[in-house]
This record gives sequence, C-alpha cells and structure tokens, in this order.
Amino acid sequence: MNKLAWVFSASVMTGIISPAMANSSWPVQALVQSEASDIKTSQRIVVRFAKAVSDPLVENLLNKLQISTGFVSKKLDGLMIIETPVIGSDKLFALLRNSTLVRYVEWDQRVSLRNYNPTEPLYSEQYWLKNFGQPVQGVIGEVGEDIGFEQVNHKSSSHSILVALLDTGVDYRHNELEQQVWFNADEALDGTDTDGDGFVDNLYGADLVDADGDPMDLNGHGTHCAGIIAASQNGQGIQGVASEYVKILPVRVLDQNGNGNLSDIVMGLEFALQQGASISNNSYGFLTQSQALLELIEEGNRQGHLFVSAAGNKSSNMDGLLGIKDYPGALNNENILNVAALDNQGQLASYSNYGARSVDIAAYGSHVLSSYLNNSYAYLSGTSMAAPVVTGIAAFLKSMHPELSHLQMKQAILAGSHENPDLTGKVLSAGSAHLKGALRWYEEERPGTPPLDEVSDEPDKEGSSAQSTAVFEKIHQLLGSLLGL
Ligand SMILES: [Ca+2]
Ligand SMILES: [Ca+2]
Ligand SMILES: [Ca+2]
Ligand SMILES: [Ca+2]
Repeated sequence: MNKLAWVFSASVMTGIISPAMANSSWPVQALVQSEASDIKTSQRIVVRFAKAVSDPLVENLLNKLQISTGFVSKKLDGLMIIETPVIGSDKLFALLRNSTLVRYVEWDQRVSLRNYNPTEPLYSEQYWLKNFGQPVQGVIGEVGEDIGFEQVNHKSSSHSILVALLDTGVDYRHNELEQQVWFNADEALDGTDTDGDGFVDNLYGADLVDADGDPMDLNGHGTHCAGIIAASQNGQGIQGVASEYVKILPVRVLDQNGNGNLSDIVMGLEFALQQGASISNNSYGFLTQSQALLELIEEGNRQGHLFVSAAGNKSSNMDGLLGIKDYPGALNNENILNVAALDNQGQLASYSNYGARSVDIAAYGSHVLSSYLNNSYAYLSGTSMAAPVVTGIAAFLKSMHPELSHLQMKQAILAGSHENPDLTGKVLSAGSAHLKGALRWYEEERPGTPPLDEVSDEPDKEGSSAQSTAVFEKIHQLLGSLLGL
C-alpha cells in the first residue's frame, strides 16, 4: 500500500445532523450503526460536549447514559474520554452523536508509526535506503550500510522544504520529478519577467548558463541528483530520501557537458537565497578559492541556509599540504556540510576526497541508481551522488522539526552519524550520514532533551544510541566553537 494513501481516517465529526433533534436537548433517534465504527480499536469514546462536563444538562445526560467515570480534560472544556460504557459503545456512540449537547464524538482508533513500506519497483537497488546485502551492479552489499530509512517514522508533515539544486538543471518532466519541482506561481508565460525575480517566464527555476527561465537539464547529472533527494512515491522507479517533504528548486549553472562558470554559481546561489531555499545541494567543484562565493555563502549563513557540497573525486587528502583542494567544499564557512562518498560496503570510495578538517561526513555515493534524462534511470558514482543523500536527510529533519536552524541540522547530522572505523581520521564526524541517527540525536540525545526513558519511540533495534552518544561526544570536542557548543 502506498503510505500516502494511508491517512488518518477523518474524525467522526458533527456533520450528521438529524432534523428531529433541533429543539430537543436529548432526542432519542433510531440507532444507526455508523460505518466509521470499523476504525474503532477500543471501547473508549472521545466526546466533546457543548458545555462543561460539570454543567447540569451534561451531568443529566451522563446520568441517563449510565456514565459515571472517564477522563475529563482540563484544557478543553467539555472534552471527555469515556471508558467501557455500560450500555455498549456502539449504542452510546449513536446516542451521543445525536445529542445537541454534543459538539462531536469520535471512536478510538489505531495510531501507528509511519514506517516506510517500499512500493517503488527499483527500491531494492537503493542500498543507501535499505542495505540487506543485496548486490548492486555486481557488488555485494554490507548489511546495514544504509541511512536507516526504514527505521524512522515517516509521519506526515505540512512543512515542505525548499531545496535548491545548483547543477545541470532538472528534467522537470520526468515522472519522478514533475510533482517534486518548485512551481513559480507568481510567473506568467507572457514573455516578460512577471514576478521580477530576474528571469523571464521561469515557472520551474532559473537557468544561469543560457540566462533564461528554463532550467531543463541537457546533461542528466542534475536530474540524477534531484531523484536521490526527491523522487516521487508514484509506484514507479525509485524512492527519494525526502520525497514527501521537499520541493526542488532547479538552478541551472552547468551546461550539457557538465561545465560552468563560477560567476553563474554566484548568481545561481543568489537566486536560491532570494527564493528562500533552506538548503542547497552543490555537486560540482572548482580548484581555486573564491572570496565572492565565500561571502555569499556567509550571507546564506545569516539567512539560515545550509550549503551541502560534494567533497570532490580526486582521491585527495584535502587536509594535506600537497593535497588538491576542491571548492566550494574546502571553504571554511560554518554552514557548509562537505560530503565524501562511500560504497555499498561502507568503504570510503577510492575516488573520494577526504580530510578530517576539510570534509565533514561521508554518505553513499557509489553505484547510485536515480532518475535520468527522458524518463530513464541510470547508475552514477561520485561524491556528487553522496551530497544529495545528505541534502535529503537534512530536508527530512527540517520537515519533521521546522524549528531546527541550519546549523542544528548540520549538528544533528554530524552528531547522529553512523560510526565507521574506515572513516576515522578521514572525515570530521568519523561516520556516515544516518537519517535515524540524526533524528534520534535531535529528539532524544541533544543537550537539554529529556532522558531516553521518558521518550516513547520504537525499540532500538541496533542498540546504537550509546554509540551515537559516544560519537556526539567526540564531535563535540572536534567542533569546539565552530557550532557554538
Ligand atoms: Ca520571473
Ligand atoms: Ca512572465
Ligand atoms: Ca534554458
Ligand atoms: Ca518513484
């Protein structure tokens, strides 16, 4: 079952009105079994009276219905939860529903974790979401080398996070992405820049390369990165890390060959910040420091923008004196999260740059299947693919906890990383990005949260919370003043 189809059943509200009850405080009506009683999971009934429970009219009604006990809310006047009714819950429900003294009445119903039920046909290729040792492109995976995608509660959220993708554009007509791309409701197709954002008729993003309003991807790389973050839950192809929680803002800064100019990056980031993107994904590199980009990223820091970058594919120790530095990840802005690549066995990819001062974390980037041009799919490998995994995790966190600042997102991802001995001394967090770990850290382990036994959650399958805490302590020392801890 597509979990999007599983929404909480609408409460049985007051909508059913019987004309016969207009002038009576407690008309007895023919008892009609409500179809909605299918949902009930206990004999409890939740009822909200139009008056306080202590009101004589309500007391009188409760007496007639032989109700002597129940939970009475101190916060909501007239709200009562009735336990095991004497006259039977179906009968009582119907009687309450038909009383003018009752604002609404609801059956008890099952509440469950929104665990992810995979429905996308190519899901088993997505080892970074769930690695059960399956071979991917001939490489046998290591069980558990994933982001814990199925271990988290996929609850609904009304907060859609805007993620700018500075890349080769996005094929916004791809089945996986057509519902996932930002839409500029303030623009009209009239040959002018209707909304004054600097781009003519830009319904889906912006194109800095050709200086037009159409960010269509002519390369495939951007479409691939977009799918990793946001591919639709549409019963086709793959699943994005944060599908239900994001909109992608395509910002085309690289041409059909994957090349571009720094000036377009600067203008593209400015456009993303102007549109209010919370996060940007930056899977490209250049070799020399740019003061302009550094300062614009710093402006993003003031706006609460998290800049996720790919560490680069030169097998370079970026901390070393002779190591090749890859920018923008090598810039030292505090709001950059620079990402190395892992394979499906949890090994740092041979091509990946690293360096515990220059690279923050690692994520799965090898043999990554995602959306590609013309409604197709392709496997690509690189730190380019690892960065969007982290971007997706950040967006998921932010959607669950909109109060998170950009630096708290970064802090949670680093502190909640999955410890990996292969990464000690290679990346700051000494671990791989882990959705479950980041959420757990923020919800349960960060300083100031209540002790674990006061927080309800599903049992800890991996027993890794102590591990996460240890990792946090390590990071706490490493980060020092960087995050103001
Ligand atoms: Ca415009
Ligand atoms: Ca226009
Ligand atoms: Ca264009
Ligand atoms: Ca899909």
